[in-house]
Amino acid sequence: MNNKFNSILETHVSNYSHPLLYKDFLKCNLGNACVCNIFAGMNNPKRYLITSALPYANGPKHIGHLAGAYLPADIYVRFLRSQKKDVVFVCGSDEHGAAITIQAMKEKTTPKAIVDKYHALLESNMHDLGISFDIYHRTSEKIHHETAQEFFTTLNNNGNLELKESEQYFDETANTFLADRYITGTCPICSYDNAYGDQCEKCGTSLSPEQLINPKSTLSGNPPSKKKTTHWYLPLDKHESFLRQWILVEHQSDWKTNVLGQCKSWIDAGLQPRAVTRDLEWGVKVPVKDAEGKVLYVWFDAPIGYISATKQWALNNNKDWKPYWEDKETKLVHFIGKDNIVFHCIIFPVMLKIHGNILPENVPSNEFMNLEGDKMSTSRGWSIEMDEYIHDFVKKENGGDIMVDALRYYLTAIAPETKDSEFTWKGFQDALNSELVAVFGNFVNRTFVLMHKLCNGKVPPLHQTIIDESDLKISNDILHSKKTIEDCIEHYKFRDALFEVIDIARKGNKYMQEKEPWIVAKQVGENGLPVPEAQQKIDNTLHYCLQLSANLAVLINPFLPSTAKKLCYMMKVVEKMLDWENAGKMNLLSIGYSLRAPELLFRKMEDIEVAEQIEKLKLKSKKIMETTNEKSTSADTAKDKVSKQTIQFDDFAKVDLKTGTIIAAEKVEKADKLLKLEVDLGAEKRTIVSGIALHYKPEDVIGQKVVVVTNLSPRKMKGIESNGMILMAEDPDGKLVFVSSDVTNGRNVN
Ligand code: B3M
Ligand code: ZN
Repeated sequence: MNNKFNSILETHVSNYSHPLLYKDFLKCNLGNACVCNIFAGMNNPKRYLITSALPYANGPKHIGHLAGAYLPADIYVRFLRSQKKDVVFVCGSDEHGAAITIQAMKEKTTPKAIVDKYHALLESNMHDLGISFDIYHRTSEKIHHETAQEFFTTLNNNGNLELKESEQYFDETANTFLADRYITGTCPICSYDNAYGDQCEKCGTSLSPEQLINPKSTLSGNPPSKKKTTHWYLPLDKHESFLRQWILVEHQSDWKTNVLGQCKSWIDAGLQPRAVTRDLEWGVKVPVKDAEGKVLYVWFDAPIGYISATKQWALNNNKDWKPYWEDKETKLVHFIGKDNIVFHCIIFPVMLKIHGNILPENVPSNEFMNLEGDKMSTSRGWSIEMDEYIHDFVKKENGGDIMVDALRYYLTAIAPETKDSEFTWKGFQDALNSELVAVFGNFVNRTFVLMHKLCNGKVPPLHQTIIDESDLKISNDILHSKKTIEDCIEHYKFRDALFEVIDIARKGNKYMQEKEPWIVAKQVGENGLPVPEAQQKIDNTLHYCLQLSANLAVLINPFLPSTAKKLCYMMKVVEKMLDWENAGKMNLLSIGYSLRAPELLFRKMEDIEVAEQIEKLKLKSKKIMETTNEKSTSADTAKDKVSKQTIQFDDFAKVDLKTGTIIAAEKVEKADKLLKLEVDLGAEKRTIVSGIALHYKPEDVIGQKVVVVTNLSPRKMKGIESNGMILMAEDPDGKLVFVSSDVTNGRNVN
């Protein structure tokens, strides 16, 4: 413990009469009310175990998954590694559950063939995108089955599970019980009519089969019957007070609010015992006599996959896995997407606690990433699969790693850390062209070009006597940025951390622009070379710019590892220079050292590429929707063909529709989707708030003719009273258009 720490500790204890000892400060219950929060950054665990959610090996995964659970974990891990921390990063394929067997049915093959095919695909995709797992394991491995069975047996033998008989849905035709994805029906929360028995993919709600409205079997399509069966249950209700204390008190100030919010609503709703076994063939067999035909519930065995992966990693590397799961000085962090929160924050921690393992320190979960105005979904074809991106941008080009880093950059810049975010190809192009190329790439390139032109391709000396304020400032700025970036990463704020790196490159550009070495170089003597004073100024400027470039390599390394590597190559330094402790140092490159010519760090994305990708997305989605009967909200699909329930004429007659003209429009503050409209209805003018801001700018709608529902009761939106509703139609691309003669008949009027 250092002195600074001791002195803070003393102040802390005397000022706040803290009742706990040092080790417990980090677990202090007073939360925001206590200054011990300042200790958060000082938490110095002995080792780290970082996990990313195990993707189901039932198909390719899209870049929304990458942005949610894999890329942020990879950035975190690379940051820890650069600090020489003891860190293990585990992941693997989730190869059990109905997700796999149903896919096998669809592809008319065996579950084993499915997991073999997609495990290989996922492993290679993750590798190609620079996700640096220490092990990418799989839950079909023997070591996993044994580990999961041991876990179950321990819990069962210690009386931590309950055996109960209940009635469950059964398909008479297929002669099988219908668990989880084997049953679909209408979601009781959002009315989506293809919700699964365990979860609605539309609204993300976790469900039980009994909650589905109009349930039907995925196998036969028939409504199910009910049949008695026996299963083991994890009595979550018995652990409520532990969960309340551990999550809502101890972690109230360091877990993300989206995570705490979900946990709180689960706990407040009252926790129920949860079945941890299923009547299925595919999975980890229940290790109990006479339990034939029963396997562990996939959500029971999958998180144990983190443990079996750690075991396998330890075997491969001649290490001991136990401290990673049993020693309290291990910091365990689960990176996941928001649909997995309940499993990682409630169910698995209860399992870990009663089994005697450590608990996660944090579960940084991301929200969802949408795509071009709609939910990303592989089954609806509205997605960019990792594999597709790799095919189109990485494998096709020479030096495709440039495009790996480009994707990592954009996905981090728009990471859905606190709310859902949106990937657009145009946004990608802008981020790439105007930030990576124009700011970062440009700074490094100018520095290297000028160093070759004005300093003989060598690191120029630093002339102490002429160091000025802006030189000192740029050095200070780097040191300051380093601290900010550290703080952001430690708090899982990867977007802010990345912005800070770009910002320091921006400052470098500004510094160079102010110094104008190319102008200074025009002060030449008789020999045609810059006069000595001019050369000294040039030397200092380029010396600093080069040291800044070296710092940029260190700082960008966790985010864009290939870029960092390329910078090392250009600077002819070993990759050890990328150690985090080197950030902030202004002597990373030795004076007189000759450097290589600049390499291309990034490339621009052309308009044509944006257009091609959007076209491709639309085509893919259309094709998939034509071959399935699912409905889409994104393209010209089933949605338009489905009509609402018949109503009586009298009901319709109650609706008062009038034509009008929009005469004024403005954006509603803090509401991306809303426009405040003034509509002229002849006899009167009305204020109407309409959700069309994503489709139209205010100036585009003024003068438009519209049909208005005029007798809706007034509604307040963002503090503005809306007196009516304007009617629009949806065109084949999902864009809202004003109803004109161009619109074909029969489209839903929204
Ligand atoms: N396979 C669900 C998913 O892919 C599940 C995660 C398991 S993490 C232990 O969303
Ligand atoms: Zn729903």
